[in-house]
This record gives sequence, C-alpha cells and structure tokens, in this order.
Amino acid sequence: MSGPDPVDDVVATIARSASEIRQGLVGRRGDVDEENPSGETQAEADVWADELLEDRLTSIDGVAQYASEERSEIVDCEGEGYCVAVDPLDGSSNLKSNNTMGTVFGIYDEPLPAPGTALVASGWILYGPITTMAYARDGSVTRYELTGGERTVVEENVTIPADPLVYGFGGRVPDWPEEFDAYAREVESDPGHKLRYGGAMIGDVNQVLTYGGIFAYPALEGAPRGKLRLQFEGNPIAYLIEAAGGRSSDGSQSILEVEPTDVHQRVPVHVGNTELIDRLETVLE
Ligand code: FDP
Repeated sequence: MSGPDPVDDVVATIARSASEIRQGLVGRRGDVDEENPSGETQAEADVWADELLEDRLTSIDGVAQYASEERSEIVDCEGEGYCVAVDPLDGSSNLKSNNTMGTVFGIYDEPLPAPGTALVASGWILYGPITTMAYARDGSVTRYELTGGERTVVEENVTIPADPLVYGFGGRVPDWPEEFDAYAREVESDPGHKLRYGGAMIGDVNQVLTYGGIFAYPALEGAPRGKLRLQFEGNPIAYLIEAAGGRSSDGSQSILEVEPTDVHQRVPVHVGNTELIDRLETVLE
C-alpha cells in the first residue's frame, strides 16, 4: 500500500499557512535592515513568512530540500524526496500601500536548482479581497478559496479564456529593449485589450488566468535576465499557465526549458495566451 503523498502534504500545509501569513502581515509592514540574495530590501513580513514556511515544510516526510527567495542557501532535509522552492511573499513592496500580494511555490522532483520540466506541481496564493489559491498538477489547474484552515474548490480544469483581455508589463518603459517596446505598442493598440498592472507578479498573472491576456517582466537594457527568479517565480507560474492551456517564454523558448545554473538566477518572463506569446517570440527573434 502506498503511503501519504508528500506533494499533497506540501500543498495542504501551504494552503493552511496562508491564512496565518495573511493575518501576520498586520504589524509586520516595516523593512528589516537586510537584503535578500537578489539585493532587494527585505520586509519584516518576508523574513517571517519564510521562517514559518521553512519550519513547516522541512518537517514533512518526503521533502528533501527547501529553498526560498529570501535566503541564500538551500535547506537540505534528512532523507530523499521532493524539493520545494517558495517565494513566501511575492510583491512585498505592495505591503506599504496595502495592495495585492501572493505566495508562490514549485514542487520539483530533482535537486535545486532544477529545470521547470522537473516540476510535479506548482501554485500560488493570492492575498486579495479574499484569499484564493490556483494549483496545477498533472496538467490540470484548480482554483480554491481559502478561509481559516479550510480549502474550498471554486473551479476545476481552469483554462485561460480564449479571447485575451488584459496586459501588464513590468520594468521602466525607457529600459525596455526596442523590440519589446514595439511588441507592447502592438498589444496596447488592440481595442480589445486593457492595461492591468498592480506591481505584484502574482496579482497580475492571476488577472491573465482569469480574463486572458499577457503578463511580462521582460529583459531590460542593463538587465538582460529581467528581474524575476527562475526557481521561485518563472518556473512555477509557467507550469501553471501552460497547464491552463497558455504559453510561457523567456523570449525564445518555454521558461520550463531554461537551463538552471543558480538557485537565484533571473529569467525574462512572458506568460499568457498562446497566440500572444507566439507573436512575442516572432517580434523578439
Ligand atoms: P517585489 O519586488 O515587490 O517583491 O518578485 C518581485 C516583484 O515584486 C514582482 O512581484 C513584481 O511583478 C515586480 O517585482 C515589480 O517590479 P517593479 O517594481 O520593477 O515593477
């Protein structure tokens, strides 16, 4: 007889912790005097959510590694199993203004840093007016509402709507390479498209999953790898968006195909409806 599934345990633990993380944001909106491994100022809540998740996820049987955007070293657990990469609080600069944030996770069956093709599941929690979770496993996406410790299915087999509606692109416009700028102008000139950009990747990507469209944090002049992190952000959202029938790209290939070299490496991120990503790759070629 097979035992409990560690992937289910990891997801249940993250879902249960979400309500606590949300409540714990109150009183933790200040910065600590530290930078994360990517050189960004850490909020008190970043450090706290990371420690909470590390403590809980590393005690699950069948979890071999825990890595997070907020710590430089990978935590090795005793025994073999899955490797969990987490962005404990995505978009934490939105804390100050009290706007949307999220928690992102990827569950890999290879040691980190691992390629996106080694993901067995991924998902995100969105701290919006209510707390929701989008979760991908075995090529299918489920949406949940989270209340207290409870997880309620809202929709199964979620797919990106066929008619793209929203777009949101990160980075300063003057820093966009010429080709990306041309592509952005093309997207925004379509009368069927609306701008939606909130400054937290997960909020913006969740709009794309809900309404169809495209989110990108592209390569920038002076930052050819963009801003977002492959293990904690690029791969998990690419896995989910592809499971929902969309596409991901680093500019020339699926993000899931990008070779991992470092746990904190960055990657240009473009995700959304297939035709929009196909067109992007043509323009960036
Ligand atoms: P943040 O720095 O607030 O954590 O992952 C980093 C991230 O937010 C994304 O959530 C967001 O899309 C992006 O950075 C925003 O960056 P810009 O401020 O450069 O737009």
